[in-house]
Amino acid sequence: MLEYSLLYPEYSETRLSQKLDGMWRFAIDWNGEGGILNWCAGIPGHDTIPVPASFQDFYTEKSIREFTGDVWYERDIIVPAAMEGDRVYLRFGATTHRATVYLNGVKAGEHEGGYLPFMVDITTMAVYGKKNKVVVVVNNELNETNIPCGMTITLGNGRKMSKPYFDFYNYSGLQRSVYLLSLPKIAVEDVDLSYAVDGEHAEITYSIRTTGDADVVLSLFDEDGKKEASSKGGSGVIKLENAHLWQVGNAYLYTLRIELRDGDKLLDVYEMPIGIREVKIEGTKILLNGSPIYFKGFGKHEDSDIVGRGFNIGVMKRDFELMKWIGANSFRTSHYPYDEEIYREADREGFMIIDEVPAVGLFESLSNFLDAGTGKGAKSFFSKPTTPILLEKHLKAIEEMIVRDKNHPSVVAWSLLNEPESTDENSLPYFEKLFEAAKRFDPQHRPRTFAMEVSSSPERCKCYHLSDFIALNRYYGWYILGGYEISDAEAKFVAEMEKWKALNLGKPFIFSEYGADTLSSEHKLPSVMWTQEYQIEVFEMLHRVFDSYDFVRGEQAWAFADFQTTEGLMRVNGNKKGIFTRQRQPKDIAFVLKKRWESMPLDYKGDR
Ligand code: CKX
Repeated sequence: MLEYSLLYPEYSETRLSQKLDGMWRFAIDWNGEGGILNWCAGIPGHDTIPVPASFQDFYTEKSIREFTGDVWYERDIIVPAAMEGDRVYLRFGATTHRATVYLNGVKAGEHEGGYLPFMVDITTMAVYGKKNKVVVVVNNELNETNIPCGMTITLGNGRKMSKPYFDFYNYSGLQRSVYLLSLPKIAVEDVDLSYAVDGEHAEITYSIRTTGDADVVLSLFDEDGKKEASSKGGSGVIKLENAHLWQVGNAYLYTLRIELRDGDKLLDVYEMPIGIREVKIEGTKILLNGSPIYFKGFGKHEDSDIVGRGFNIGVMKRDFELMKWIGANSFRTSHYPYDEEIYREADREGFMIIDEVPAVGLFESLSNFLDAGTGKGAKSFFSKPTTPILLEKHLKAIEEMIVRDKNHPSVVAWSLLNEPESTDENSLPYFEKLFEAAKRFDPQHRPRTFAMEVSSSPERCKCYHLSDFIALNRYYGWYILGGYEISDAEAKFVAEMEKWKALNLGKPFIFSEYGADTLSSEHKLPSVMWTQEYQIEVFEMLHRVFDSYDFVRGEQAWAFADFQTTEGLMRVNGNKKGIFTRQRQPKDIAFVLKKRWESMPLDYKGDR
């Protein structure tokens, strides 16, 4: 069990919450001496930097952008006197990849894992009604004992450099909001909800975890603020006769109000939006509220100009508008859990999310995306002396992701790894533990999967049977037989699909990635690779194959938008497989997808 609550930092009658976003003081620890020089009591220099944001893309010096090691943040806060007597925390939305937090020069807490929140308890350390100094040291080094995997090398000039085993830039820093929070001594700590839907009849099974003894009172309000139901006790069932269901593209959100009481005394209030819906897999169908659904959408990244992976509410809004425009209904949070605001927006807009833990780069190759794309390079990633440490961190990230995201109606499935090496015997016991943990942590037992690259073939993969639905990342027509060889790519793709079909797994398949790098500047008739015309040809070929297999229940194009990667021969200032540019303007393929997706009903292939 986690030692802190991961509930969204809501404000309420009993809870105070103050965002600490804005300009923080900032220093790069070039010589790794900040600890010895006591920077935890105050950092040197006068530089300031926005929070939330990645630190990399603000500066003009390459040595700063590529800096690998410790960066230090500092700001003063007033801890209001009104918070005294409560439990007081600093809550960090994401510190990539690890952080130690100091208050007034004293260590207050630490966390490893760059894409999930954590809280540090400063109740007894804070000076109330006065200025307090917060210092955070963030380290962005990559290794093979934490996810995502990579390595850190040292150049001849003594500078460290990150070598990700994954295809996105190693953005880091305080990339999400920081909050100062106060919670009552007896507070709601966690909420488990699960749903059973039968026509308009719905049952909500709940269980509330608290930090102390209290009477629990629940009230459920509809979107007009009318009380629909209430219940007493820490666990129970709420029944609704005419429930408004949360549907794709037609979200309905109730407000669940949880009160903790001691007789007439109100100890805590926590309110949260909830959506009633049921996700199930039956044979090769994925059912939402009993009806078959087909996934249309994207693998995405949190990635934009200037702020890098820093959460940007404007970019979020634009992305949802573009996804609605193109007729998408879903996305995968490739390759890490995103900012909580994105899930809240998906809840409101009726988008389905496949929520992915940051387990990417678990493949014995520096250029995973390159070797993996052709099926080469698979060795034995899960039989190293360090594998048990990696597993422990991986399980912790799964727990944190599920505890944080389990109550979003938009989250309909968990992805436990992206493109891992799964062809070696040693992968199986590792994967089994992940799948077991995801089931244990999720009261709704949502479908679990992992995204498989091409060497995880029907003949060689040792783990696909663990997935509730099969998620394939396939690049026929790009990494495999691109350009004029596209007809052979199609034949090879069909040959693979026939092998999956022959296995008769009785499970749904989703294409969790497919695409082709395309420069928005390039046009050519007849096409060549990298042009907008060629991207369209690849998608048309792949869609033809998807459409000819009934067990294919979804397609999520790679990628929503162009994104930054490490520089290299295969990348022209980033990965250009975007359907939109990094500035969120459409490439020609966007209009092709719009036509296709708008013509496909939500229950596409549902009668087969
Ligand atoms: N899949 C061969 C993971 C993504 C990459 C994508 C690509 C690969 C392909 C695997 O993170 O960006 O190469 O475009």
